[in-house]
Amino acid sequence: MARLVVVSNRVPVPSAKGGTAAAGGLAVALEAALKSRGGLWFGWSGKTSGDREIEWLEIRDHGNVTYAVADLNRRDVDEYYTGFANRALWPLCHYRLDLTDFSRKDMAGYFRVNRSFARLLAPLLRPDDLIWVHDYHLIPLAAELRHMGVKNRIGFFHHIPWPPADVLSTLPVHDTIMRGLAAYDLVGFQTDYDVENFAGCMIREGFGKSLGHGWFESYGHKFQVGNFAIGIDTQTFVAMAEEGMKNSIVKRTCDSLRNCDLVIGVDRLDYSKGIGQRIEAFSRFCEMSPSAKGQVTFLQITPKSRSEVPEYAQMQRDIAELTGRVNGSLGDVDWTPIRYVNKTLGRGALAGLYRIAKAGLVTPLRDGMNLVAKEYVAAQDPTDPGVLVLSRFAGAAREMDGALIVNPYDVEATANAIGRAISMPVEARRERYNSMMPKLLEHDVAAWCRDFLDVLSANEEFEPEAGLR
Ligand code: GDG
Repeated sequence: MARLVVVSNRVPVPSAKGGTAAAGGLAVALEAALKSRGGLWFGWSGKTSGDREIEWLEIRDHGNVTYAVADLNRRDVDEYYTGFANRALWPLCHYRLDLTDFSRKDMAGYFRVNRSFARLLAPLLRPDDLIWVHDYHLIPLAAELRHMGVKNRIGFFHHIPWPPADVLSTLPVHDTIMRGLAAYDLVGFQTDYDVENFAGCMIREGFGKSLGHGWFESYGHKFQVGNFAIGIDTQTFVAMAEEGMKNSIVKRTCDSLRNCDLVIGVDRLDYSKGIGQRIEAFSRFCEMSPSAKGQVTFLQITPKSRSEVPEYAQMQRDIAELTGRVNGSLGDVDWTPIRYVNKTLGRGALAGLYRIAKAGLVTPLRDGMNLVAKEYVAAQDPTDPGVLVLSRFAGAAREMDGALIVNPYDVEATANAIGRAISMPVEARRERYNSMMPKLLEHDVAAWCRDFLDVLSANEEFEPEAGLR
């Protein structure tokens, strides 16, 4: 079996003592895939080191996996990461043209860092390595590696939404971005909608043509495109949620609720997650249902994220202010409608909190998949499960048919869905849970890894009849 090389913006390097750094489901799954084949994980260390150019790698072996990471200098972080990746590509892919900043300087930094990464990675590669690149930070990497003569199979997975042609084409270098994707052998997206959007960009903007069955030809290269919905480590999460009931944070939460129903939201502090609209919807729900007063509490767990990006710092202030306003106007001496926690909790506590919540609110304005939706359902007690309220604009809505699907821009309808969720009879809740759980177990993160790598490693030449999904 070919060695696997994973490339991602951040790399969870295990500590020198041997402890794993891979806490999330995705990192754990990639680590497992690397271990099963032997592998190399390459990317940014997450550290910023003065003004030094990227020219050296820290390499650490851990079992049969090698971790190779580079520090970035301040300018690289500002331009490549904070600038182009997080202030141009991220908002653009989430349809937020109003927040997209097309700085020429940042664009140059993005391509420069990708070139430097390719220069550092190329000498570490063996001829039959299978290379799997992750996410929007690294779109140009394959094209840079090809320039350096790398002939290996290279796949790319785009974790966030892919926008329609009208949105993408506002980006001054969108042609270079599309050309960058065409240099891969396999490009994976979360949903069929993203694949449709990508095909639309390719064909309408004249960058290439569809050959059918998921094959495209662009800039003289034939490559495959498919949807590979990411999953979670479902079994582990189920066990963690059962165990989580003993967690001290979960116990404290239960005690403090004093028979109030709990509604939960968990998101990085990001404008794509629709946290403001969700708080408005919960507030509207409380206004519409006098019986909710003192009987329902909404817990929003929101670790800070990307605070160095001005739009995120602003959002942090806006959400804090909104929460304060709602609590001030609706709350009482013995009831706080919204509990807003601005820090990261352990995964065990998170799993237990999902389990005690009667409703999970996952209402992003746009999201590639949204793993919280899957975690919430997996964490439920099968005999008395809570209800997932899910935005139609999350990739997860393409699969999770047992959720109450809402339009998060419609505050009134979301408020109604919250009411429906917490008053739903147990039989209906079980039915919804049972319609989602088998899929979550079957299409878990290990299956996602396997499916992608099977197609990438098939080493197929273009065959008109041999299609993808
Ligand atoms: C991108 C795409 C796609 C959150 N708070 C805490 C915590 N979390 C964990 C959740 C979940 C993860 O973070 C967030 O994953 P999401 O999928 O919801 O969102 P993104 O970070 O935006 O991820 C997304 C994903 O990539 C994978 O392809 O689904 O669409 O945007 O696992 O549980 N974890 C802990 N404490 C917290 O307070 N421990």
